[in-house]
Amino acid sequence: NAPSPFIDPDELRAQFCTALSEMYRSEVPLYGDLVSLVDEVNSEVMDSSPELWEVGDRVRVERHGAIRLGTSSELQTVTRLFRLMGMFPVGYYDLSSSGVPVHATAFRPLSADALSKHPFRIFTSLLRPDLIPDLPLREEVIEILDRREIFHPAVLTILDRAERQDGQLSKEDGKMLVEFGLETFKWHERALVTRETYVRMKRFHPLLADIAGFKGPHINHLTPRVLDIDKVQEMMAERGIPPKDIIEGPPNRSCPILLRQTSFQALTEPILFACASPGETSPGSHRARFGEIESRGCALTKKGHELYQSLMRSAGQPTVDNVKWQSHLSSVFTPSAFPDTWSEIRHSKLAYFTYSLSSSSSSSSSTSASSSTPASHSDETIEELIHQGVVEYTPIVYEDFLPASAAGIFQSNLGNDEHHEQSILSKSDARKEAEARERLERCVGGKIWDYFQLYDKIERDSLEEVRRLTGCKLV
Ligand code: OOG
Ligand code: NI
Repeated sequence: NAPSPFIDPDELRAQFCTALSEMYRSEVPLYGDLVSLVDEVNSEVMDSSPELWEVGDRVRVERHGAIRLGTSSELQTVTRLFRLMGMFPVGYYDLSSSGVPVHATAFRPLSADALSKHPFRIFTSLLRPDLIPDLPLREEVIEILDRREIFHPAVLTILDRAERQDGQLSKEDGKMLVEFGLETFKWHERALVTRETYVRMKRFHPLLADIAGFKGPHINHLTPRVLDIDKVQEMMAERGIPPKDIIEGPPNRSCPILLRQTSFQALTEPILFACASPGETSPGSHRARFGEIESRGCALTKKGHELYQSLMRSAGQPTVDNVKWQSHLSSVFTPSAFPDTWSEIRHSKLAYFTYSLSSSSSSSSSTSASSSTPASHSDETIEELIHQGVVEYTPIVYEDFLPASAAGIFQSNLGNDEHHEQSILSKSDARKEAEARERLERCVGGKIWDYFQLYDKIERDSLEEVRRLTGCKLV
């Protein structure tokens, strides 16, 4: 029974997330301030409401990050890198409809077990050069991106080696992968392009300058999970961390749903442009990196998502005053419009849940005669066992993103005050969109996981387990 010489992907993901967080904290001190504030508020909430369903060990380490890639080949390699860390592409996010020239997926763990160990995720966007209408600019961007190499050679060597070993990675290689993998996501003060090129790219869209203007896909934000986002939004300003105007997503509720997010505005950072004569630089500035926080509620079924979206549509466009916007949202998301008890939410099939033997019934089972053996409940349905308190249910946390919120986050951090050539973006037709999705799918190995199916599987597996333990009927 010798200890495994290989590193566990869940462990590697945890190490990578910690290293990335440390790097970003040193690069963007305001992110460190935000994390301290979040830790304070989370500790208070956990102390005062230990019964909160969404509180668990994972909350302390929970993060998501975001990167923006330039080419298919970059995305292919990133897919291989994240796979070794137990992160797989889930969900397709088309941002072109919101005037942002990228599409995206999120790399994250798939199973309930891996998620509970460390739920790190990376929202990964890929530039769509086909949406740049200015053909000479498009060609130039493609050429610039094809010339850059965003990975340290050691990363490529380790990826090859691991794949020859069926994805197994020695502890030594794991350590190097974290160290050299980080290089890809660090900040480069020196731009890859001249001021003139940068300005032309930015005129089409600031995101283009951020993606193609630099040596690599610097991590642009890292987001801790907070248990009281309304409180942190208020406290940010007091702590000198200027917040974005409004909190994206649904309002505060007794039964939180999906995802609520807010951020601090992107920093204006000094950079150095390349010049015509090699070695010379010229000073400038760039806005891209920011900090974000989020609070996660339960995962909704398709039916629940549709209801959420229709209520958001009827709420209309956000005002700039967050307090007013939140109270307006609450007046739209009334308990009769969207139920606000877990029991009603479950009965209306709006969200996903896991089922288990309740702690009282499983602790008594070893001693009492009425222990839950497969035969003991074979005449009963699961609903009856829930009613008797033998079985309990817990909402499943939403692990994914919301396209409309993502678009809001992109825009609020790219200088939405400026005019961009967005008209072309809305002209793309359905066939073009389907082709774009297929292109992205091919880059990530042929399959993008459907998050509804993943939640559904977690729910069904838990039901099967309850049936195995009690013998109850599932209908
Ligand atoms: C990604 C924006 C999406 C979120 O939390 O919705 C995102 C980006 O700005 O690159 O991270
Ligand atoms: Ni984000």
